[in-house]
Amino acid sequence: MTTYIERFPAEARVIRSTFFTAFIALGIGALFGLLQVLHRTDVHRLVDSADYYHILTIHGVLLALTFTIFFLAGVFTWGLTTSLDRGVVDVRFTWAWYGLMVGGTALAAIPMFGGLIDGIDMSAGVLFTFYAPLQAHPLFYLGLALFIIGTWLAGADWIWTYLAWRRENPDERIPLPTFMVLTTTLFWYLSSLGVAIAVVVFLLPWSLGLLEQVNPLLTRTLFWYFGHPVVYFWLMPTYMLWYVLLPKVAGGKLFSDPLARVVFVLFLLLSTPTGIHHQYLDPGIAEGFKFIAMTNTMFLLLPSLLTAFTVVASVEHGARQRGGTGYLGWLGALPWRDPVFTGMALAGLMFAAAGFSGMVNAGMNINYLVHNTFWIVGHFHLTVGTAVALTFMAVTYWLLPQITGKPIWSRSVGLAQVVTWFVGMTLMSNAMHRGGLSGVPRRTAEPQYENFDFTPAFGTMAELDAGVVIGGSLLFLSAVLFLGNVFVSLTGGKDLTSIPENAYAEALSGAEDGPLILDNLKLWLVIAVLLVVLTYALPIGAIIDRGGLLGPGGSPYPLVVESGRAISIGLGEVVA
Ligand code: HAS
Ligand code: CU
Repeated sequence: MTTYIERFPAEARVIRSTFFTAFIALGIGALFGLLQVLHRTDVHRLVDSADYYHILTIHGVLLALTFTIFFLAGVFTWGLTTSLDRGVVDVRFTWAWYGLMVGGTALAAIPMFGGLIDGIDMSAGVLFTFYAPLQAHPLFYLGLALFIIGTWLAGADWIWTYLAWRRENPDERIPLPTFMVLTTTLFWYLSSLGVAIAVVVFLLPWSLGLLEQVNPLLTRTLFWYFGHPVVYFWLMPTYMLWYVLLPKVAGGKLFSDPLARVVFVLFLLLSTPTGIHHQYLDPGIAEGFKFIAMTNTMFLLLPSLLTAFTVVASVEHGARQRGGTGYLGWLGALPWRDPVFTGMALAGLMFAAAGFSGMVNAGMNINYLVHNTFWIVGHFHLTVGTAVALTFMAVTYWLLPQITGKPIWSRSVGLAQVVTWFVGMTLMSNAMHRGGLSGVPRRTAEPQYENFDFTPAFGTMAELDAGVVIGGSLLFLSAVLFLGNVFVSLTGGKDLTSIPENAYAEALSGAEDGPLILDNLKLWLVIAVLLVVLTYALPIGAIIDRGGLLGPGGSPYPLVVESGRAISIGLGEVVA
């Protein structure tokens, strides 16, 4: 029996640091989330409405970018080294990328918090999507750039370690968790290039006054080119945990290793050429290009549907190993008292609902109903806010002992914590979805309608507000329980004997059952790049052509060709 810390003490130290950084972000982010629900529902206003956007920016950046990415960097390092049974090539390099990510975060945080303090003349109230025309202090963009470079080096570290392993094991199949880390890293490189260009070439020089103006549609498009794949950067480590750890804690085996590989290859191919589904309502991108993005998005549902099948089949296998029987009776045989299992299972369950709201978002015509409404906020609190965040918290109860040698202080508090998150999110996201359908906007400090004749289509405004504020408060309570449990566990002593062996689930159908071509990552990368070029070359070309590289150039509206004449529809003028 070996725990992770015994086998890889040096790597365990880095993973601890990535986790602790993530937890600090989680604590501040959760507090700011509480402020928001209290403010929006008018229950208690601690800050001025003018400061709402600074709070919202800090909440979004710290939770969606900092908490998730620091935690996943630790999870990937764990998965890679565990499955290769080998340490990283040079742990100093591992510390270097961690340091760069921390440095970048700290720089970006200065103007983000500065905006809240009177007398400090810098701010970054640009929300977590930070595209023009909103402008932040240059430190924000500089910090972002360093953070992204840090993640690139992390990817390089994982690839470097894999290549070293490959030299020692020339004929072996890539172990599944490593396969997942590598495919994710490849699409992360491909997609984050877009946001790097937006930040370094346009936004940073613009904030420094070196550029007088930028083309807002171009920076928006470059942002969403990255902004969709980034959601899978958060989701892939979650999927990795559902594939390799959830079956294990359920007492079973992974249903199919080759199917899991197919899923990750599909994510490598399709994550990036879909970003325009965030821009269905942007003027300036022709409908045809939006239609292509929608088609790609619908294909992209497939790997998640395959995941739902594989993961549930694996969990069912576990339940039957534990004596479960019947069509649904096996559900009762699962280890529901284990916070690791229950947290991950509830996260998966919510993701099934999130998948449906995602499908609604992805349909071009229905998107017009929900875009920029509270519905979207409901959607992403189910996805990143539950599927990802709840899985990360649940797995902490398994991983923290592995990387510290200290058992969890209270597993019952852990169980209460994951259930509280689930209940809180059910209340909050339900109200958000219903509010959105009724037209309640997102990103506003003042969604009160006393002076309007406004009755939500679903329930009353008071009911919706109650869902949001009660749900949001439960979420905050859950975060406090989580962080408290972690903190008290850390103050306890080491006890390696009570910690299970560091291992992950075996597969019922192993890698040897899948064709070798699945492991040909170069081939998949080339196809992924081709798909990106096919999807993005024309719309980006058209945006630059019409709006100018540094905009605003000609007409920002899409052109349609009618009886041989090009008409700019927005202005209704005949331009040729
Ligand atoms: Fe999304 C907007 C479409 C998934 C995050 N999304 C957002 C935004 C965020 C976000 C943050 O097409 C807002 C951005 C902003 O600020 O403007 N999204 C989709 C689609 C999917 C999807 C089609 N989104 C995610 C994930 C996210 C995320 C994952 C974060 C992690 N989303 C959109 C669109 C928009 C959008 C449009 C723009 C909307 C607008 O107008 O602005 C799909 O990937 C979803 C596929 C999922 C499924 C579910 C599979 C079910 C599984 C459960 C397995 C069960 C288990 C339980 C494990 C098909 C895998 C087992 C337990 C037992 C007990 C048995
Ligand atoms: Cu998306």
